[in-house]
Amino acid sequence: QEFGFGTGLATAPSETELKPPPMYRVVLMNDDYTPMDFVVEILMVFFNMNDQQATEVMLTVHTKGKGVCGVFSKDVAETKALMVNDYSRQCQHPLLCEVEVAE
Ligand code: NFA
Repeated sequence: QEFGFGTGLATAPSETELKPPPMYRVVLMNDDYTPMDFVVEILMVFFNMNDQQATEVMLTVHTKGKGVCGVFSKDVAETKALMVNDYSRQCQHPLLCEVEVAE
């Protein structure tokens, strides 16, 4: 049994081979009521984006229905989504953050 994440050779991974843990996307969902400025604030505060990056992601969510805020380990992704949803509810906005496994 080999330990680590594989040999780097082009072989099919066996059932017992260790795989790196899956990563998780935090996605923001569009809605009709949350102000654009609030979404930009969320992206800057919780996802460390600058004004320009935050505006781009907000507009992607607004026009396409959803958008990726970042990709993290399971714990970090779930904590960030909870914090965004709690803060949005505290501010009485319906903004919703979800977590998706990134294959
Ligand atoms: N669609 C919202 C509006 O028109 C803005 C928004 C963007 C909401 C991104 C949620 C996510 N006020």
